[in-house]
Amino acid sequence: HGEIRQRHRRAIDEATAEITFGAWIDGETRSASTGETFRTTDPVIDETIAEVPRCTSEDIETAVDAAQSSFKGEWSDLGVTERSALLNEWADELSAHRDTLGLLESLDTGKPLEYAKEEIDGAVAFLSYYADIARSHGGKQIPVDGDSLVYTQREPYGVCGQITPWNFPLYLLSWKVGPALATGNTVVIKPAELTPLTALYAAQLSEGILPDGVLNVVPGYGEEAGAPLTEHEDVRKLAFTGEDLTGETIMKAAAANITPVTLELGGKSPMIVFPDADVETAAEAAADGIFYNTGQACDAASRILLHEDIKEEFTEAFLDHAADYTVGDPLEEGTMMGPLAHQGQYEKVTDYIELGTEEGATVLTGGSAPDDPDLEDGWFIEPTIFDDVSNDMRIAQEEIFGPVECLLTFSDYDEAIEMANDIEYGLAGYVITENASLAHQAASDIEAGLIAVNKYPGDDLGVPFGGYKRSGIGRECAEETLDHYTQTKTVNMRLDEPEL
Ligand code: TXE
Repeated sequence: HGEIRQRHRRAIDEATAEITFGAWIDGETRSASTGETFRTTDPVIDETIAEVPRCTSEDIETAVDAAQSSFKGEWSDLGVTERSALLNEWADELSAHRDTLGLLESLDTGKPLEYAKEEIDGAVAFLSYYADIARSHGGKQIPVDGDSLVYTQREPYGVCGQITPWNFPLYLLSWKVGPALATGNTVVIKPAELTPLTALYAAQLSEGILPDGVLNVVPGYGEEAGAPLTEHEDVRKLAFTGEDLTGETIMKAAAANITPVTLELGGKSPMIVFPDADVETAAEAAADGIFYNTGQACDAASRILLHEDIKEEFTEAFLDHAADYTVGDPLEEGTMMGPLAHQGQYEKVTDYIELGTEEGATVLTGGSAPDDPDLEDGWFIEPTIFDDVSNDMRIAQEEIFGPVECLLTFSDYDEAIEMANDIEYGLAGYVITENASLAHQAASDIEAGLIAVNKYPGDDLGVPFGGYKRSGIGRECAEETLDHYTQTKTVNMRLDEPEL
């Protein structure tokens, strides 16, 4: 018990010793204009990691001005080759500081250290990917009747406002900052108030690489710093990842300035396990699909639809995987699941567990904090599986965002698809079967932006990620993302007869 606390205090000292966590505006570290700060805490021991500037609209104003000046000046004057090289150089710098970034991420979110480091690698890979592909992203020539030459060119919007959540802080930052900068925009980003540290440190690591004002990171609360960013008339493009209701608010703010938005919102993604499925494949994908990152993933497979013939065998294998999903100190090797990222999320998840029981579902395993005195100061919750869930229950319809699985049963294909689609979200769908034709049929029938067959997850470099229905607008991670960060200019030119 005391040992974990000591280990975390040492790690906090080690990770933060050399860093002043300021806002990063116009190429320098700054305090909030009000001088106020807020705390970010370690969810394992519930102690402060660092104090961070509590920025407000005044700081957003300064950051947007800086981003606007660099867009109109130095950044746009650079050619695509140089921009791409600088972005790659910044990515290399992040990679060189992988250990510190990984440790900060693990402390701030509660995710296992090894996974946090892998996410830093992922963020680096995404930045490089965009730096590379943006070099060949352009317009096209369009055939028309008559003597005209018509072509399009893709131009950056200008200042992009970006708002990120706390579940994959630096990784999701790279999904947004990468395509924005690679295509010649400049950025003001507001990281989640719960986990701002890696964004702030990553921005400092751009010093001497990215020209001043190209990348600005302004920490603060949603309403105080996020809202003014979304309402700013000089912000020409918005991108957001978070809750669907916040997405609605942001879309409304964007509407006032006719600003284009991409939104990556929540999900309640189904995993359909057909009767011919390989049970081990299914159980492993299901466990990763709901316990990875303590279930705090927008593409979590949070409803498992089981064919009645495979239900018993699957449930047994899945319970084994749940039991093997080691819950513990994220800094300890071998830990697969840390605590929930903060107290509010812990309360949300435990409320849903209570609700599930009230609604008549049965807890097969978990349902409470682990019985381990070493973990009692953190926001830990055991892997939890509900059986006897029907699709109209709130636990089956709403995003819990925790390690809580719902098992549902079907008896024929149409019933499975109907249940899969009877939901307001449409981020991902998972299909487990050995029958390729059935997999393709189900992939085509499920209403979701991403289908993964016999695996979890389905995201990767270059693979479009985004939702149908209330799960969002637009696609990240892929080539088409560059279209979201550029606007089309058409050039239509009369060609005269040569008079020579
Ligand atoms: O989300 P918010 P929260 C879901 C998940 C979770 C729930 C609540 O179910 O339990 O959302 O999480 C900023 N204008 N997801 O409260 O509020 C905020 O400061 C501008 C799914 O953290 O959406 C933060 O930076 N910005 C999701 C960001 O929005 C505002 C990941 C996300 O916070 C704002 C996270 C406003 N008015 C949560 N209000 C996913 N898709 O993966 C808040 N923010």
